[in-house]
Amino acid sequence: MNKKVEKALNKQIELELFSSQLYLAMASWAEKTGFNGSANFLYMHSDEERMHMLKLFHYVNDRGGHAIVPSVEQPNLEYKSIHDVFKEIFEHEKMITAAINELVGLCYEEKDFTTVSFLQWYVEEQIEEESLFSNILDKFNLLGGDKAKMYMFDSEMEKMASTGETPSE
Ligand code: OFO
Repeated sequence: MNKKVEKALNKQIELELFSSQLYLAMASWAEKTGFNGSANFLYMHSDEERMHMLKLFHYVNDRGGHAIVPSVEQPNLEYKSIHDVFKEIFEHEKMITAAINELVGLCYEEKDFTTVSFLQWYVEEQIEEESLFSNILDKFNLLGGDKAKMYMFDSEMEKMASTGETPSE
């Protein structure tokens, strides 16, 4: 496989693994802080990011490249509030969208149209993820910040986790 594309796909593998670690750290913080619904949602999302990573992993190896296991960067472990967790996720997902777009751009430059087509799944996934997290932030803003409303927000997150409401489903 084209070496530049292989390197860029391995960079994306690193980003997806970091996303999984980030959601795991956020889930742990939410769980210990008493936001169990949000924690369940975030644990589930962490698994989903690992699936995003593995999909790239198999693609690189199937095309004759070498998928590299990245070293693990420790994400932020402490958060000021559950609102900050979801605000940070939204910013993180926008950064991932930009990375995917850049990757697709590189594949066009290198005339690797097979990988362009493979990456289409990620392009669509990012549309769904940005919309999911933007909706969650809207929900938060509608409910406001007092304790009873925080409880309602967390129950909403529990509902989303139990119905498996995730972008790739
Ligand atoms: Fe959250 O979509 Fe992958 O990173």
